[in-house]
Amino acid sequence: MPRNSARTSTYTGTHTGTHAGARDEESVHDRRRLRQWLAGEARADGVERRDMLRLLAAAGLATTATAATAGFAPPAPAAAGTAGRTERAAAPRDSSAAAVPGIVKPLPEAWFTSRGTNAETRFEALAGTGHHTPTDRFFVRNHTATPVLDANTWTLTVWGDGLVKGRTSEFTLDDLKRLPATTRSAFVECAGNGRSFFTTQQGQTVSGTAWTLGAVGVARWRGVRLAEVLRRAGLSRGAVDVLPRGLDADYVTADGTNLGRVRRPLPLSKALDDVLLAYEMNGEPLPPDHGHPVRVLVPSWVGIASIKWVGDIEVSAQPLYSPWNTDFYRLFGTAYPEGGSAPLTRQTLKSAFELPWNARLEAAADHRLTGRSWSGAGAIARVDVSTDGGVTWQPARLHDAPRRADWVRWSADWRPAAPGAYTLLARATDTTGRTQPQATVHNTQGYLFDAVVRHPVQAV
Ligand SMILES: Nc1nc2c(c(=O)[nH]1)N[C@H]1C(S)=C(S)[C@@H](COP(=O)(O)O)O[C@H]1N2
Ligand SMILES: [Mo]
Repeated sequence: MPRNSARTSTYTGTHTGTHAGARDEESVHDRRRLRQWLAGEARADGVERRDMLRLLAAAGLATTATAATAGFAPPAPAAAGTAGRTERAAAPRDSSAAAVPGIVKPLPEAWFTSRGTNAETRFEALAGTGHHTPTDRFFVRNHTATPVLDANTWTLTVWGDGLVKGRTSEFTLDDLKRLPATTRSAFVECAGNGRSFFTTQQGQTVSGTAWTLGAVGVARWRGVRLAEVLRRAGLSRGAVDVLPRGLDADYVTADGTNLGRVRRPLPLSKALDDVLLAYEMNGEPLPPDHGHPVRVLVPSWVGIASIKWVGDIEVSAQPLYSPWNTDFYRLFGTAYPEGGSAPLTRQTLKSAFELPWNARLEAAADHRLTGRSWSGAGAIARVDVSTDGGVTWQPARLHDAPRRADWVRWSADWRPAAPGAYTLLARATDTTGRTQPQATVHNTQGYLFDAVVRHPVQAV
């Protein structure tokens, strides 16, 4: 496939012309944010000034030394809800479990691969499970460690100059549960899911956790719409950005820089659309590792938007920056503007087989290959499977009604004619017409891998 067609399938944001509406919206929003920062009207807490200048240059916004050197002091510490934090998670006791410091739930080797402070779901562990990822097999992505919070003393503080008269509201968990509840199915997927294939399939260097395809899970989430909570907190006409922040520890980078609590601004338009404050996952209270007692759930968007252990939400009349929409979660690289793309929003398109890497399958026997496909842009329209490295393709049968922000299970039958090595491929197409390309355009942090993954198996 020509490089160009792969390129148009990635989320570049700041380029114009070829992108879906929502992405352009964030790109426009981002340019407005940047212009306002330049004019001294936007806040960038914990973001270096040189990073802001780089973003401005990337967006093609003129930077005069005087305007850009004005400098803005970070505001006084927020009235963050600190109640309820207790101790760090203990190490897993079970010796058959992957050792991941900071994760509370058991991580049996059969279900998880440990990656630093994170645990990746093995896709083969989903074979025969239902539509939703069982909570005990759901991947965990922690910047630091799971805080074990007490739901009885937890409160959510909603504050900021985007609220009527700058008024601050506090909600207990019971307060949230008294508001109208919404239940929906949605995936949470790390922006870096599939990152290792930039290296193993494309020979490229990228930074970050070397996930295969298991940094994704689908759950049934129940909670209250963020819009409902913001309305009760008293949104003012001037509100533009919403910044949820986690109660986990400050994130300190490898080089020792303290970036503060995990937090990432959302444009108000998304916050009012389909975002939930979720307190249940698959019919149970959220477990500690997934945000107990309450997490933000931002359907279709990169996982970092879905802040766990939310303690406060700033509603701002000024555009906001955090390291998680400046240095991180933009696309950097030779195919992108010098300061990176617009902040990432929607997830991309992927497929995975529910098989181990190098699975051994009996030759000259009938097999039903199963897997899942998902897209952040729309529902899955079709999936094609190849068992000969991409020479021939057959349509897979879809076993779920296609829905936005969700995956479909699929299957395809295969009888390996003879023993030997085979490469399985699954290629999804979503309702916006996007199909997984053969290669993903490189970005230095390895986000949004969407190319067809070549899955090796052995017929024996
Ligand atoms: N407070 C907080 N929220 C967070 C994170 C975190 O480290 N701290 N990690 C984010 C990232 S990068 C991802 S991919 C998802 C992972 O959600 P999960 O651990 O429930 O699978 O949570 C997001 N929310
Ligand atoms: Mo992530």
